[in-house]
Amino acid sequence: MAGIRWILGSLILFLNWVFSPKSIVRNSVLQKEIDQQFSGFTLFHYPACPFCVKVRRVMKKYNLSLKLVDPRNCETGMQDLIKGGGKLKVPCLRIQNNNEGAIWMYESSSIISFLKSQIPEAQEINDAK
Ligand SMILES: N[C@@H](CCC(=O)N[C@@H](CS)C(=O)NCC(=O)O)C(=O)O
Repeated sequence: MAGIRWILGSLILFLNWVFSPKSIVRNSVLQKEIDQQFSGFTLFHYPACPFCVKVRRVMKKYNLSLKLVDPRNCETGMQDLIKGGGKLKVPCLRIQNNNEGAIWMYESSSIISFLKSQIPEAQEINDAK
């Protein structure tokens, strides 16, 4: 079972690498603003989890540099996720809001919708459809 999971995981990573989306390019001022806007965001993920790959592809496409934590490789990350989010499940997005604490968001499709709602270019692309 572990062998099959390893093969599938490697295949997912390989295909993701081959068909990696092109990143949008922003001018440096705008990119700095976006980096600042997302600086309080952390994505808890496993590298070869297909749901996490879906989220990371959106990050790549929209050039978003969120902090990534693999809870299997980081004991404090795992404790943070279980205590804060309530369960050891990935992907999970932690949105750190200094005034109100953190919001923990599970479900890849919810995370993707939320990320896109924060980026002007994603709305322009949706509007154009
Ligand atoms: N429907 C979820 C599925 C996420 C999921 O199944 N993640 C797996 C890793 S690939 C997991 O963390 N499983 C642990 C669990 O369900 O407790 C999504 O789209 O995010």
